[in-house]
Amino acid sequence: MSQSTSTSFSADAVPKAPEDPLFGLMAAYRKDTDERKVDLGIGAYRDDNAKPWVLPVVKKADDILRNDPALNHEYLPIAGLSEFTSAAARLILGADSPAIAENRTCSLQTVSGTGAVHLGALFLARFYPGKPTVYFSNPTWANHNQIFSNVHLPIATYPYFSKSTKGLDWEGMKQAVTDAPEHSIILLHACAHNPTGVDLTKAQWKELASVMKQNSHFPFFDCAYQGFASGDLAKDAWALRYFVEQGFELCVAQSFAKNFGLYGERAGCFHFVTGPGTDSQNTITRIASQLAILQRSEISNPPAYGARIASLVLNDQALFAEWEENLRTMSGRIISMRTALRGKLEELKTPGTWNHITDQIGMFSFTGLSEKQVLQLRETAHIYMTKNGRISMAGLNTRNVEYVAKAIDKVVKETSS
Ligand code: PLA
Repeated sequence: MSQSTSTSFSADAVPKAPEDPLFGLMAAYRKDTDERKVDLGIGAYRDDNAKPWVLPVVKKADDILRNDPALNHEYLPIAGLSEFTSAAARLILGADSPAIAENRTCSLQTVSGTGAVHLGALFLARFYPGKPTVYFSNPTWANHNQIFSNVHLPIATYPYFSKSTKGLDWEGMKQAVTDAPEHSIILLHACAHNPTGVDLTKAQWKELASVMKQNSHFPFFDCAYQGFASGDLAKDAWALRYFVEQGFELCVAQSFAKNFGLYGERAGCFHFVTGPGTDSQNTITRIASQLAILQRSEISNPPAYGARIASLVLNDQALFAEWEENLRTMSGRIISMRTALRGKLEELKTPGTWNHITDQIGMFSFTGLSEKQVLQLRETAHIYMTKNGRISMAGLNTRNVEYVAKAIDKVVKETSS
């Protein structure tokens, strides 16, 4: 039978794209009817019953919002809710940041962290003279590649993870950043690196800042896990604040998905910090005006609900303190699962070393499991993780950690013998 077609979009023009690996994994997990199934895929916090956790402080803020007779559904301004964006800037830069005091920052509310990375990428693609290359860690969050490619910025990588030590390839990273052409954009994970769980030490951050200064590189911080790495908001923002103190011009993509558990509400913020100088206020005014135009054409104005919740908490001392407590609950449970998983694997004498599980921090652990082992775990034990061997630590709990350790042990023993 001859095929008739009435489309301008042939398969040559629009080839079928593969499913997003992470959201595909989530869908496969949902379909799996085996009661032993374990979701270690997407980086979303789960409680000890493997259930999504609405932070108690978020519930409180939600009640306040719902009962506010003045609440309406009008558009937010283009740059978003100002009490949210200013509190978000204080949270990440520090309330006593010289950049805030000198009025050389601007902040726009975005569609969560992804929207913030995108807005920054779009701005740099449009306005950074010379279209520099963006350098990502190898590996990085997979979406970085897509977002920066979409705006046609050239992309490259710097070494980051050492397969042999399962830690940082510091010499490789430093060399690549030194060798990158001047004025390159260096994308950095502010804390709790995704997917490796490996962060720089303070001494390494300082050395990196010095190399980047010498080469006039532009730091682009992606901060999706503030409060998740250590449970301490200031500690997790230390590196970024150090760069600001050193007088860098830089930008930050800030997500509230994980630290507030507001995943689907898409609360985030993009901050641009220009360097100190007599003209810095004029500079930031110009930059903010162009960012507003980009924002208007992309999303017009950001979604209100999540930002309202976060804003209530960030701007109220008592709620803020409660939020910090909630953060410690999440990071504490994750840390205890690291200890438990490592302990069980060592108990089982699983071939290899497992200290990296407790050395790594944040939402993820980069286990070192091969793609073959990952697929086998999924097929035989219904344990879901990304193909690169990343596990979301929050998917583990006191009920399933032994099951997962035994399954990993079995797969590693079978494939290494
Ligand atoms: N930046 C990094 C480094 C991230 O890991 C993520 C989310 C984001 C930004 C964006 O988050 P947001 O848009 O939801 O604020 N990474 C997740 C989910 C948790 C994802 O891939 O979208 C992950 O599992 O890697």
